[in-house]
Amino acid sequence: MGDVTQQAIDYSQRIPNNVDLSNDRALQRALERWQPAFLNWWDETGPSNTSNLQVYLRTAISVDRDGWANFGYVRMPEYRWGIFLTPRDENRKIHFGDHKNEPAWQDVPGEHRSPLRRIIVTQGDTEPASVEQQKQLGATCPSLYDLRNLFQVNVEEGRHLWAMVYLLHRYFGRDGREEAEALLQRRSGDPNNPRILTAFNEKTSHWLAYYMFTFFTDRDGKFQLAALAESAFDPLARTTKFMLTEEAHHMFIGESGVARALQRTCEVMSQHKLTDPSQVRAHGVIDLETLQRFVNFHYSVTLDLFGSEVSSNAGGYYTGGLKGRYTEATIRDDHSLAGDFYGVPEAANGEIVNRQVPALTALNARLRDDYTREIQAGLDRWNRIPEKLGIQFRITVPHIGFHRKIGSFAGHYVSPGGQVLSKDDWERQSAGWLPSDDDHAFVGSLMGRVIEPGKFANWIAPPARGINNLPIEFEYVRFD
Ligand code: BYC
Repeated sequence: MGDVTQQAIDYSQRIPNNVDLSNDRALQRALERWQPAFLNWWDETGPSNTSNLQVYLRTAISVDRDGWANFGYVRMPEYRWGIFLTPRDENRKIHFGDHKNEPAWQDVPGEHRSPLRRIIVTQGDTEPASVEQQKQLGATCPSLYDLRNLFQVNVEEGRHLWAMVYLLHRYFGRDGREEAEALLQRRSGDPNNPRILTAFNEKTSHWLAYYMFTFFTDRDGKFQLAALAESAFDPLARTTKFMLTEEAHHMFIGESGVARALQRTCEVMSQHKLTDPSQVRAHGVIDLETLQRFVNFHYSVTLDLFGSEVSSNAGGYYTGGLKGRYTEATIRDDHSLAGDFYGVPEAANGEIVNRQVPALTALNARLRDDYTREIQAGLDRWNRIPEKLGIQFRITVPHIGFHRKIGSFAGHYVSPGGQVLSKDDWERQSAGWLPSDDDHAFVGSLMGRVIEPGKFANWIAPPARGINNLPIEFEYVRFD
């Protein structure tokens, strides 16, 4: 690491920041005009009926690896959303693509302006979308602990929006300011003005969907942000690096949330010696078959977020230096990929075949493969729960081609086991593979609002420990 320029976060400003905002009056004024629009958006589409709640939240006070979190009660509209970048390394060099070994860019080169803006807008659009998707969940929280974690995620997604809006305002002039406004105007699920990526227009109507979303979809966030953290455009790399530190907690919420539901179900099954899903349901817990259908849905919908397996866009981003591979710096090759090939599965003539394509065009597939490996590791951890309780069932990931709307599998009918089916066969069987309306209604029926400190809804086990070393029965949200 070379010289590092570090700015402390200045909380005396209207917009807390460590980018020396007060020395750029025009930018500061533009962002101060965007701020009330953001607060209006939060008021309208953020978590419902929560403006008076006091929530035990962490707020970033420094971008240091160890010292960034400060915990305390906050009313959410007063949360200090701001602009935080990891410190600048003055000697940072571009380490992949055509510009390899040149100094990282502190500004946007003209020829990359349009694709970079597009990437930043797409990333930025997901952040408010997820808050909109989760708006109603507070009303059915399984505990105060879970309620607090939901709100923590919501305020941080709001801050991630700020992170992208800062880049748009600071580096993209009038176009950037217009894009920043549009980010507050699109709405998840709105047929007239939807969010950009498909998964962000799906409903998150109950807590099981929410935990699946934070396990599967927030993890797409991790991999996309990690790829952007390699970018030659240094401000993007620095801001996404800091976002990644927050993303870890979101994925923890998802992984532990599903694990706790699984734990509770397996305890009930083991205690009453049950295997039949309807009997399991009769005990007010989510049967394993239903959990599996939700895994199938959220995994497949999230795979679509990686874009087409074979994508010239992705190749262009890489050679241009805009977006790298996951952990680019640790990969031992020439970081140009010219002449390399990568195997991509696809459906052809009724079967799945592996096609070797130029590696430069397969970067979306490669990132998705990195993602899938991490998902499998998470499922292996989940599967220790039934194993420990002597239950045969194991959660599995469906085949990569299952239920896809984007990329080479779109338009094909692939079973979770990886069989290419006819449309008729798919229609006959797919109801058993994806959550039905009845599954949603059943899961929804379990959702009651539990707000007594230390108490948990029947369908979910308590967590192993509380937040910030506090006990599980701590009053994580105050209603007075
Ligand atoms: N839905 O070459 P293609 C997160 C479009 S999550 C709709 O296949 P490309 C978070 C594409 O725009 C991470 N449209 O794909 C998680 C293009 O359109 P045009 C979000 C889609 O460009 C939880 C066309 O199809 N970050 O942070 O290589 C909570 C062909 O494009 C979709 C990012 O995504 C889709 N799923 O890659 C909160 C990173 N997929 O040009 C937050 C930034 C593709 O024909 N985004 N299309 O009009 C990117 O890097 C790229 O835009 C993508 C697509 C990876 C998404």
